[in-house]
Amino acid sequence: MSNRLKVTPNDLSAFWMPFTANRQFKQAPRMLVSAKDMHYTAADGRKILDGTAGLWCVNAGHCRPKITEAIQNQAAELDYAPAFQMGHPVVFELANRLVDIAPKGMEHVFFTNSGSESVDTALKMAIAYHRAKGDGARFRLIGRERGYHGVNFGGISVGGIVSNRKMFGTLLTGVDHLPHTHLPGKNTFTKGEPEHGADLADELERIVALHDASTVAAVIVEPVAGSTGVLIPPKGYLKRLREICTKHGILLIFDEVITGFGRLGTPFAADYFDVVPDIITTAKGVSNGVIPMGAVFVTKEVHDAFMNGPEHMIEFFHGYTYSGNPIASAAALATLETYKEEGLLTRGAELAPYWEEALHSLKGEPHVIDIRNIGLIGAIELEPIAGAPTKRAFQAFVTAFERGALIRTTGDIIALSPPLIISKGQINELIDHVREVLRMVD
Ligand code: PXG
Repeated sequence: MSNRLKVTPNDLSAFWMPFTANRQFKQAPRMLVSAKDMHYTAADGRKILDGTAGLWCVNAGHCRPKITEAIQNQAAELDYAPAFQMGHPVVFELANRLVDIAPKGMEHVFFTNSGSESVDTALKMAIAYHRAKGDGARFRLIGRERGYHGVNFGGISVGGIVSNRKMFGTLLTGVDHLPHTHLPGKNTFTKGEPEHGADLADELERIVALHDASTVAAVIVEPVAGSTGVLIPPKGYLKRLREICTKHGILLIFDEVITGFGRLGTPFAADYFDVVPDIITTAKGVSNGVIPMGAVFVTKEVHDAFMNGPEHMIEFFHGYTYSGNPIASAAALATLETYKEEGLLTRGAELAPYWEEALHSLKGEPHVIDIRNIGLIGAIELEPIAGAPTKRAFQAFVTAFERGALIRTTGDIIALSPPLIISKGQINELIDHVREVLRMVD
């Protein structure tokens, strides 16, 4: 295409980069200029194998023709339509197609533009749901230590990553936290779901007893905690959480921003663990990360609680200018078609045993103190350098990039989550990169 935008920035100062060591980055920038399927191309022309699906979002791989074309066509046909009190056909179609693949019981979809917005939407829905049912005393929200639910105030309040919370004041009141489920020593080098720790769900009973069930609106957890470094729920843990929530009339929210759309080898984590929550938050994979979009799934029960007032009244005073934006909706529809045509929502299940073996072959390499995996997610935890936490993993990340592989690090943990189109050969290649990198770093 002749009018393709080509930029070669030589002044990097204006852009304040998110979740980045800005000064360090700008001294030695890592720039990506194009992408195709499993690879990025760096500014110097090197091909980089994508071991992280961008940021856990490009599940169908990069620059897929159907998605690109849908975006181009939609942009030329209907660029924007007001999201409030107006509609356009694409978003209604998309909602139906999403409900088709959602776990049984999820019957309605509310659109947002990101995972953070999906989370705050879900938290507001939960509190408003109880109030709509005449139970306005249920306002408390329960998250979990080490949880990541995006960066908006609701999300960081229920979240449990200290560095994401400590700078930002009082946050939401009426929030409590479950303990995280990481039990090093007991579950080290577990393949798949760990044996120990289901009883940690019983901590919910203690928290509920402390505040009284009549004040608790919802519990929110990531079925598999991603950002904190991949913590896989112990066997039976999520079922137990579901039971306790049901017993006390508390809504259970699964934050599936990472696990949604095939990451575990099932369409959603709710399918994988056979646990149906009341609300599911998603983003990322819903539009293959190509155009910002989030989607919050709710049960009929949650939705219908809002539908009792006068019909001319707005039922839920919430929404975004870009909720269900036509171009994002078209991108998401094409994404779902691509997933369907290539069986990507379940492909992870076929690859998972191979992935697991490849990943665990890193046991015994330098610095490795734990390896965890589920579906097409993997984590390699490194021994931190004494007095300099995160440094070793960051060095691994930079070295991998220089060698031609994109990996993600959080703390001293390497997290891997490749596009779901990855081949066995590319799994070997990715793991070999990591092996070499582990042998190279201090
Ligand atoms: N919930 C969960 C479970 C997430 O993983 C969000 C909410 C927020 O989504 P947005 O679209 O607002 O960023 C996320 C995002 C990483 C990484 O490398 C993870 C996320 C984002 C960026 C990096 O672990 N998860």
